[in-house]
Amino acid sequence: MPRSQSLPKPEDRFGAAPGAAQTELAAGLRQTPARISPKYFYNALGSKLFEAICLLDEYYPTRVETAIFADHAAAIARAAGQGGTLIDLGAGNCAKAASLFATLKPQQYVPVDISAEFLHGAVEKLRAAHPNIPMLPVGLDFAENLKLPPQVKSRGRIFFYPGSSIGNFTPLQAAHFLTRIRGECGPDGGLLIGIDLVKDSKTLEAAYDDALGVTAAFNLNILAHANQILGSNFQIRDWRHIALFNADQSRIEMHLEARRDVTINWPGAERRFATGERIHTENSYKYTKRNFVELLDSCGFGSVQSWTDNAQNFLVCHARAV
Ligand code: AVJ
Repeated sequence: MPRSQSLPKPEDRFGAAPGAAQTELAAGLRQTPARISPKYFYNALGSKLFEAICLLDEYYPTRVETAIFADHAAAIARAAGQGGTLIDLGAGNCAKAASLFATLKPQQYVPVDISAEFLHGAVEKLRAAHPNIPMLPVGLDFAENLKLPPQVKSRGRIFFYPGSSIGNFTPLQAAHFLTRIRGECGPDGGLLIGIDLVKDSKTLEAAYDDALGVTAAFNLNILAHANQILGSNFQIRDWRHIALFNADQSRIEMHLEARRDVTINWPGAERRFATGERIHTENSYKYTKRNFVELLDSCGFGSVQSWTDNAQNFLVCHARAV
């Protein structure tokens, strides 16, 4: 999912199956506690806010991951191999993968994103800059389905999943997803993935509750997006951004908390929220190097190599399909 860190995604992705988003949002709002899936962060404004988050001092993952890729480019190229097929999961604007072209020298680049239209625009620009790399954009919700078209070469596949996007899955969902990637690896295939590491809760909570309030705006904007999709009447000012590290579950949780008693209406239903009641909007799981390597192992990957920053804030792993 977002990549989500993924990179920003346009709102047209929600037009694909009319009614599906309304049904999902309404079902989540009827639950106790209520929930809204983090995929609804990424309307046009939400995508811009996420880009802004990535520039914040407090939000270290993007900056640290970029530095790890730059500092360890040669070793990453040795581990992943050059001249393979680079499959970019949640490619968005393709910028992260493009910055690895010089390192990995892919024989084929396959950006995968839920929004095919957005992808085609990004790939047009990239083709002009890299005329020698064949590019095959694929519009696919890869969290649901990983079946790649037959034009994707089966040899030397490198699945690229940066940004700690895997953190939006529960560990069990992550295991299922990694196992499916393993199944698509083919001969000599592997995975190049970025993971946010467990650290002190102060650093983690600051990364998700920054001083400027950008993450608060990003979280609150999900209500505006819900209003657009569902025709609900959330008043943004009635809600407060909450980010907390749940150490037992090893995850950052984001919630929206009602500042007063409110009743939310949308066509066909309503939901009351008492003061202090919360809507759960995101989990972002944090791993230790050891438990992530174990997870890879249990999903059919081996020969894991990993790189981190000096402060061990973030981890980049390469693993081979075994
Ligand atoms: C895109 C899921 C990797 O969990 O850090 C950033 C999303 N949410 N700030 C993350 C996010 C709040 C991000 N991922």
